[in-house]
Amino acid sequence: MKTALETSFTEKPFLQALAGQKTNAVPFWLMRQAGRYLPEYRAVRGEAGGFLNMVFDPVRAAEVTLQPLRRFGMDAAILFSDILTVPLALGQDVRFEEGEGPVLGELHPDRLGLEKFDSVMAPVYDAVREVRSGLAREGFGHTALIGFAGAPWTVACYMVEGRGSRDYAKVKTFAYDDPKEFSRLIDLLTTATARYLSAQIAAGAEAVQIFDSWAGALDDDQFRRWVIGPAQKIVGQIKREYPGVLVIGFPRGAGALYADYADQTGVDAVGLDTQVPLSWAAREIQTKRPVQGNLDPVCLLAGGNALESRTKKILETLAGGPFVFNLGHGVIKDTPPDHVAHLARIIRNWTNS
Ligand code: 1CP
Repeated sequence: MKTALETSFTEKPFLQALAGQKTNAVPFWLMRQAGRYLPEYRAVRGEAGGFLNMVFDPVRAAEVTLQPLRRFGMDAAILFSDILTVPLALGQDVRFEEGEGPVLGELHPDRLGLEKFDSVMAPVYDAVREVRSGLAREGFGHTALIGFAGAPWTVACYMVEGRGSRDYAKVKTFAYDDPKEFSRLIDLLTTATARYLSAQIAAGAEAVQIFDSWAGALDDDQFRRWVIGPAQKIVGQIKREYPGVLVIGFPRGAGALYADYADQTGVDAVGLDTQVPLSWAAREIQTKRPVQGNLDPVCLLAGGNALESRTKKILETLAGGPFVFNLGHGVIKDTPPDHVAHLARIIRNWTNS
């Protein structure tokens, strides 16, 4: 008899590709596939009366997680949540203002702690269970569920800056000036992130992705210390508890450091941002592990011939090896849903020769 894990691997092309197997059809999903470009998402958000009310309501979070699958049939769902639930659960004030993005309260490192972490996050784990039952109920038997968290460095960027930033001067200055104190913050985030991802897996997530969206802001020494080091620890902890669960790392903007990230962190697969050259990725990364990516979200926004030709180029270069099609960053909110449907058709019509 097959174990539960073997069953889900052979039935789910996304998991097969992440495990390094070549799949006949190319599995795909899109970062930020649930979101404001979908009218049905905007309706739920309006009813909920705020972003966090959706994230911490398991029924609404599961509903918006499933919405893109009903339209486009992706091979993976990604839990609807946000990377900034972690600072919230550690005790920092986090608000999401309409049209403004996240805004965090002042950081007091000595007031952060894990005491309330699991009780604040309980509805997120309920949402994972709710999505798994929704997938079964709605006949998405071949669709996998991805859990996620922000990487410590990227989450620290928001915690220190208080919001998105152009140059990350405040958080980088903290790291340069007082590496000891900064490493205390990163260590707390590393522990919290490993715990958070493990709990998502326990609730039913079948793979997890670590988003290091601002990895590209660091020089190579700082990158090794604040990006590679914490990722190694998080992956190690997850693998000790759940050896069969696959981890995708997405160190956006890592440039030439992508190779060291892929080799040294222990991640099973690497998410490529838009700027990673395809032939370089095929040669330097995909020969060792599966890759995921990397269509420019603006190319999806533009649609038409550009979308068609670039998508085919990505498939020609990377679909010969273990590969998951994705964007190089998240779906942009003005993207016409028709363009996403067009993209899904191109991928579905593609066959490896
Ligand atoms: O107003 C709205 O409806 C909120 C827009 C929104 C959405 C849809 C935010 C606020 N977060 C999310 C969901 C989200 N965030 C998901 C859900 C699942 C999916 O992909 O479908 C995920 C995986 C994230 C992860 C996330 N949040 C990242 C990492 C990925 C990335 O985009 O680089 C980051 C950096 C955030 C912070 C954040 N949350 C929201 C916004 C607008 C931002 C970015 C702020 C900035 O530009 O700095």
